[in-house]
Amino acid sequence: MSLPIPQPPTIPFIGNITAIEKDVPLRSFQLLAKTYGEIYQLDLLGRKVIAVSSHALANEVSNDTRFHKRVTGGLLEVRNLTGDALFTAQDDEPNWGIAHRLLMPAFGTIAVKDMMEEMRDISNQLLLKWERFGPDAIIDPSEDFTRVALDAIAYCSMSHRLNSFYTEQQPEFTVAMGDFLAECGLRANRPRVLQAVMRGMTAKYEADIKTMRDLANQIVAARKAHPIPKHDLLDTMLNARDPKTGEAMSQKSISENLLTFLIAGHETSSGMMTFMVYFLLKNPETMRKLRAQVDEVLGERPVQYEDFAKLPYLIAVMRETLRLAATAPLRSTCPLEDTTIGGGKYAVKKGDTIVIQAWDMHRDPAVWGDDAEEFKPERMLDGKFEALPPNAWQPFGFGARACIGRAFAWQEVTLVMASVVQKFDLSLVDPSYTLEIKQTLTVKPKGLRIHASPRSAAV
Ligand code: MNH
Repeated sequence: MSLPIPQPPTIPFIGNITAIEKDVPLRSFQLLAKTYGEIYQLDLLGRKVIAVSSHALANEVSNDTRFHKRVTGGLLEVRNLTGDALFTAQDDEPNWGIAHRLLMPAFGTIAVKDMMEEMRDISNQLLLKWERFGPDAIIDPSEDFTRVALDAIAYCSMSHRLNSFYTEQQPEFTVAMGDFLAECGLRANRPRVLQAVMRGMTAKYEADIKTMRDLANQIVAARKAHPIPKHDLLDTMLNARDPKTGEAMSQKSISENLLTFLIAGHETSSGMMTFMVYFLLKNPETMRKLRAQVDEVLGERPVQYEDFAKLPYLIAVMRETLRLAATAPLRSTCPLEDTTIGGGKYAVKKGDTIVIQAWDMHRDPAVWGDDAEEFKPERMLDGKFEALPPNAWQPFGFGARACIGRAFAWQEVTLVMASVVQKFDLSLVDPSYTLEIKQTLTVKPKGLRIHASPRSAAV
């Protein structure tokens, strides 16, 4: 006999929608898990959602033979821009397979290693900016890391310079994308009748989609008109054929995947770097140890690919950052057949949406102990990290639908953060700042402001 899955009291027609706050939905999911435990169920405007937050349950549903990715909620709205491209394809859509087979090797560690100097070009723009602005400037790290991440993915994947560092405001494209993603999250939890009357919002949403599509189409058209002798991701998409079906990617699919890289490739990485700065500033002893290792390995020379393996403490800090701040904090899966989870305790049906709360699973005391809430990179050092239970650390998702940009993000963050720590003394503008979160599709620190003071010896 299975147990009923706990559910908060519902309101007719709207179910549990009032249990999810608009500003930071993640906060509501966390609160619900605290109240109802490792599994609970919601009715979101007629949409049944089961949420799991313990490692045991998350691990059980991380199994490609019994469950597969479900595109729902905010992600379903993102399809208005990216259709069946990699990130937003439902699991059975054939274009996912074509793009996946073509692009997996192009995003592999070896291919990404070849992007090192292009990444450095972008990273240097950040370093130069902070150097030239000097110690008194008030820096919004989230904005500058967004510039780095977006420019890096655009430059490395399609040889297109967004030049975000050369504009006072964020470029039009960046603003359109930010507004679009925030609105996708809101639309997902907005009753249809309400959506229908919000004409102004809809017009702005459609204008943002057009701004982004125009840029993608323009980049593709420019490349076709002026081919360059370079094997970047855009070249792969234009010219390679799927080894399985022999098919080429369609025009539409190429453009939607380009936009997917830009979306999936910048918010998560920039959020990660911003959280990392926050954790380092709140944990001076960690910063001291990290600085010592960076100085010892690099001295005053620029970091090289070969150095990454000599910076295990930096890697541990990155892993611990993504544990406590999984910038993609929720993902959805769904059972392939009616089944039970939790050792027969809970019945779930074929097609049900199961939300995995990576944010909370990463704090499960059963895995991380009583100090789970504390930032301790030591627990992520090589050896300990490999000995973690399966799927205990899952910031990049799971299985066939896991993050394709992981190697890219890892190299980018290692390069940028090693250089930042090497070159600057960072400090909080407001030493009493405590973490607040801004959520769109992903999460990042809100209102964090820092000073970056060039270290005289290293600059
Ligand atoms: Mn990324 C999928 C997290 C960087 C492109 N990414 C995912 C998923 C998570 C994730 C979680 C799975 C989502 C789901 O199950 O619904 N991604 C991250 C994090 C970082 C990141 C935490 C950085 C830190 N991602 C990047 C970068 C790119 C990228 C950089 C660059 C192109 N991610 C993707 C794509 C997918 C994805 C594309 C979809 C893969 C698929 O479904 O085939």
